Amino acid sequence: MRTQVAIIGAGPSGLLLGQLLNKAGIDAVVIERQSPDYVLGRIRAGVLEQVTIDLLDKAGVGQRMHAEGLPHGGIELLFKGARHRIDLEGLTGGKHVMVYGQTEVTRDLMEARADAGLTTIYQAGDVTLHDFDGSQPKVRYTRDGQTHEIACDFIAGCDGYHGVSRASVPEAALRTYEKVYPFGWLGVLADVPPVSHELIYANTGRGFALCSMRSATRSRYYVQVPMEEKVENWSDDAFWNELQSRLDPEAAERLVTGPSLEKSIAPLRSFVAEPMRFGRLLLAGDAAHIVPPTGAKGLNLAAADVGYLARAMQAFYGERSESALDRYSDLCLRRVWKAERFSWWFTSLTHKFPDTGAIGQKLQQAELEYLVGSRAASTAMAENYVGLPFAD
Ligand code: FAS
Ligand code: PHB
Repeated sequence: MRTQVAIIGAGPSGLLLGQLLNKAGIDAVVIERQSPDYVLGRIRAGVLEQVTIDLLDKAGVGQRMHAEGLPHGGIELLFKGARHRIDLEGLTGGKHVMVYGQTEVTRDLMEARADAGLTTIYQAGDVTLHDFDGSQPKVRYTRDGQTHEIACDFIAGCDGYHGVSRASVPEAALRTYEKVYPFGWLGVLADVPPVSHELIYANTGRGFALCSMRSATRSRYYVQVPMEEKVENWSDDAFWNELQSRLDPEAAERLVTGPSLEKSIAPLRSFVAEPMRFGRLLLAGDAAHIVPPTGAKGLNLAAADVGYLARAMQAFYGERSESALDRYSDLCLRRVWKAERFSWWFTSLTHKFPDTGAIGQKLQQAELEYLVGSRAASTAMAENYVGLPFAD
């Protein structure tokens, strides 16, 4: 088989890239290790920035998001038993975020790709990348006992943190930066109405909690747990009791509990691999960087990378210009590091750290009090939360 772009991974990065390239008349094949149901079964992000909304519209898959997504103009910070609203819309000249689950984004992209009759190879085994340091890279994979080869002009590594793409780059060519946090997020998805109409980020003596949602009838909740914690140690009742103990009295009273549809623990890390281009192999999304989910940046960074990459490929095939491809990595990394900094800052401000003792929370509470009392500080937070501009 031959194509112009071989995309490794059918998560949001790979599928969004495939759509944007298709809109630009560029041929691409997506190669995915898992089945469609497995990909859809992973419950992850929930908050979209305007940049992501715009790219999904450009890809022609924004209809259901606008119909079912929930625009949010503010979030609440809960500390010392009281909630304080950050007026995202008022502080950023009208910008907001959209609450719309990554599962739905992925479903919309999958359906659009299938409707367009575009090739996605699911359950591809033993994917390997070849000759991307030259001008005729190849991808090989096995399926149904056969080995297949795809010749292409470019390989887009959209296969996440544990993927094969970054692992195929010679170690000497890669600089990596990593910080692993001493805790994880125990998350529950349940068909119960959200405790509040906006997200609540809580800094409490028992640790961080987040009240989010997927719709007016489906909620997504998280509590910070030690990094060695196991999900099997947590019954639904144990989760609801712990969440309730971390909420203010009014929210604790309003909390509606119910059976979990999904329950999992996500580790938290900050990670960046530089650069994001190796000849004809370009990395995008979690394949190149990971943020702690506190800032709701992971999915949004992936979308921005793909927006830059699609534009660079359009310039290559349209004007045979490689200048945008040459700038791809620097352009992405300037935005990535700002999101890494915000996600680290917001995680450091809201989570309980085992080694900072009693003074740790006092210092966090002082910063939170300053934050909610200062228009300048709240504006800085709001600008980062709604997403920094998509640099041209
Ligand atoms: P993904 O990991 O989503 O997709 C990569 C795809 O490549 C997968 O389908 C995988 O099966 C496939 N793949 C892997 N190896 C392959 C191989 N060798 N060959 C072929 N295919 C291969 N972000 C937020 O903003 N908020 C959150 O709350 C949040 N929670 C998260 C929880 C967890 C457990 C994880 C892991 C991430 C979370 N994220 C969150 C971040 C998440 O949303 C990512 O940013 C987003 O999935 C990035 O999308 P992709 O880059 O497409 O990577
Ligand atoms: C979610 O709804 O899953 C979510 C929302 C905001 C975050 C992280 C996760 O910061």
